[in-house]
Amino acid sequence: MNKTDSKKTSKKSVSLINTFFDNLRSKFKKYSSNYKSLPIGTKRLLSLGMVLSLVIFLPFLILTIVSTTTSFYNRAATGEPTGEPPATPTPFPSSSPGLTPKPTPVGNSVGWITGNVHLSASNFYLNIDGNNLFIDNNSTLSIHSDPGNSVYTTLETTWEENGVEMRLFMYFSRDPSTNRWRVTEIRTYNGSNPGDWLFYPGFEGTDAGSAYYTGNANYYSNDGRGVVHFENLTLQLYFAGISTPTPTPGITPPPTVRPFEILLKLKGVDGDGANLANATVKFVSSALDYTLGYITPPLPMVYEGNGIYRLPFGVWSENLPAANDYSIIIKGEKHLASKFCLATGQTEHCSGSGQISLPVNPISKVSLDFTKMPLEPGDLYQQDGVANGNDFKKIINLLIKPCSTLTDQDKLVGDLDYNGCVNIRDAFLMRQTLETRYDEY
Ligand SMILES: [Ca+2]
Ligand SMILES: [Ca+2]
Repeated sequence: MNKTDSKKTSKKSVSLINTFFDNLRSKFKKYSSNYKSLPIGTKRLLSLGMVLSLVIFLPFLILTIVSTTTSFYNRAATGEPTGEPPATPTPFPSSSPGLTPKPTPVGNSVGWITGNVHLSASNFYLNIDGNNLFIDNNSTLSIHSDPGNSVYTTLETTWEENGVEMRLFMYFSRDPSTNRWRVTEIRTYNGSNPGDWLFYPGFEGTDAGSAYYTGNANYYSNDGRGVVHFENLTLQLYFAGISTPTPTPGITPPPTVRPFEILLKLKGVDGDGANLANATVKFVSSALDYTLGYITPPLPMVYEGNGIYRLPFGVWSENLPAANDYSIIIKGEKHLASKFCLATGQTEHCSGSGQISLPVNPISKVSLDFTKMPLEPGDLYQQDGVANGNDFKKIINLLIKPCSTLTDQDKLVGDLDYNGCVNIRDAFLMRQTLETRYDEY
């Protein structure tokens, strides 16, 4: 196209635009002159009508938008289906005969600890329609209790199994005249996608605050499709406003779990981005083999607010004897291990034996506050116990990828501040840690 042609084209476009606006102007004039020619009464009525319709319908419109959003969040908070389809619906094995059923698990121990309920078992699984199901991916596990009141509480465990949401809920009631509690009902999801409930009868428990212990227990659903299986099941219940009894001196307490609650912060993470990120906890004491200690499986941390994460868990009391010289080492999924010698308030790294006490009474909750020394990111997946140039390279390799194309594994590797992207801030956090280098294991 030469200069003359382009001039012609632009002149043509200008004249087209002018014609369009001329048409618009003349139409507007026509309508406004029609409006002006109306009697004053009609004009007033029209204006009043417009104002009234705005006043009446605007709040309705706002209310509709707000209530839709609120109900979505409420449903999301209670775990009810939000109407959003799962991102990748996966068929469940029972309807896919091609998949191999899982073997019956052995030693799939669980410690589900909330403010109201401590449940532990040396083995746990669900069997529904002949398929064994159990929690084989701790990163999807969520444990929660309805704090309820002096006569009611719940234990609500949710996890993902073969890409399908699974739930096991237990409902508890306490008889105020005897202080004894019972399980009024157990429910599980049935493994379909979306899940539907199976119902199981409850059973008698014991005094609130005392440990209920049973060897192997099978609970069968009312329709016979499901079995909940526990081995060495221990349950302790704490109801709102009910004080717990102290154990009788000289009497060995029954097998139980020591309940723990650790508060943590992650360097570079201010919000809830790291919710359900994993950390392992290592206990070291003269009461254990000093070099080996006791290490938990990866445990999910729960966001509390103000950049603080809570790690609730239980450990069989026989694995952690009472002593006053424990030190505790926390290692996050992309962090260097940090050693803590004080139960609360530690601000700097420590060495030597610790001063953390685990009490003789194994059912007293051990609360530890490690928030004054945030965990440092740097030993990235797959971890080798050192933060070095190899970890830095992993981030550099991911810097070129736009957020939207990052896989879950990419984020596990390189998203140090848990904001969903791998960018210069993650590289900066990594650079800071490189001065520390080694795990404190
Ligand atoms: Ca490393
Ligand atoms: Ca990031």
